[in-house]
Amino acid sequence: MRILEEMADEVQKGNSDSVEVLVEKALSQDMSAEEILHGGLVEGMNAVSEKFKNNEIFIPEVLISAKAMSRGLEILKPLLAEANVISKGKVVIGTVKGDLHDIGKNIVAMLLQGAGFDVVDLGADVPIEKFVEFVRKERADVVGMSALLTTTMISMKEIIEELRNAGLRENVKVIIGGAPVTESYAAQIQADGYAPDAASAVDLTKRLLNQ
Ligand code: B1M
Repeated sequence: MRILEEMADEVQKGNSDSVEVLVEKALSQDMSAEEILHGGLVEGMNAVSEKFKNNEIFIPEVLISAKAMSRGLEILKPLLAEANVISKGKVVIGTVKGDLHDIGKNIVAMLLQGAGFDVVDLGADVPIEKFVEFVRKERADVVGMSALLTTTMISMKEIIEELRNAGLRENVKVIIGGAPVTESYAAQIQADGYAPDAASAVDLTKRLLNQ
């Protein structure tokens, strides 16, 4: 449908105002919020995600597109909540204790949101207990941890241990990422997966939740 293609295009260009106008216009044409979300906003962010993965665009463009998508999402949110279609699953995400690097984590969170997941972003420098508390409170399907320092990535292991101690580990998938983190580290600490970049984190999340 023409209007959705246009919307996806404007998300890619990062034009928040145009996205807002197109979302309103689509709603006035009786399109459902779900149709607009997936056919327009998510479609646009998926294209951004692919381009980012292929180094065709860079962080500033991703952030601008994510902002445009969020503007559209804000309009749709109440309608989606009503229809109970907003979430493909709930992801609790944060940068681990002692680590203030949040740019990569923010991109991962935005792309996950763009892909239709309900994302609870705990921010940066997140204490171990807070991860555990929010996995329980939010009944998270996935918990995502980011670390950029070799000195902080070790707390990922402790978070997994604490999830196990709290009896929550069986019910939540753990994904990790950040510059010093590797596939073999993920295996070593028994995380469910590692992603080298934000687009791969979305693919990994979908795979772990069988989507
Ligand atoms: Co700092 N810093 N920094 N820093 N910083 C690094 C990480 C460093 C590699 C620079 C260097 O020395 N070459 C080095 C770490 C060395 C190490 O431990 N191996 C370092 C250091 C040492 C420090 C300080 C200790 C410096 C000091 O004070 N002496 C200090 C620590 C502060 C703290 O955290 N307690 C510090 C501070 C800072 C700033 C505050 C100034 C700033 C952060 C601002 C912010 O985030 N709001 C900063 C920055 C910007 C960097 C560099 C330059 C860039 C990081 C970044 O944002 N990259 C960084 C050097 C570098 O990485 N080349 C560096 C862009 C971002 C999109 O990539 O975060 O890797 P990234 O995220 C990617 C993937 O990793 C992946 O997807 C993202 C998108 O593709 N990913 C995930 C990330 N999280 C994921 C989670 C997932 C899946 C994928 O699943 C959940």
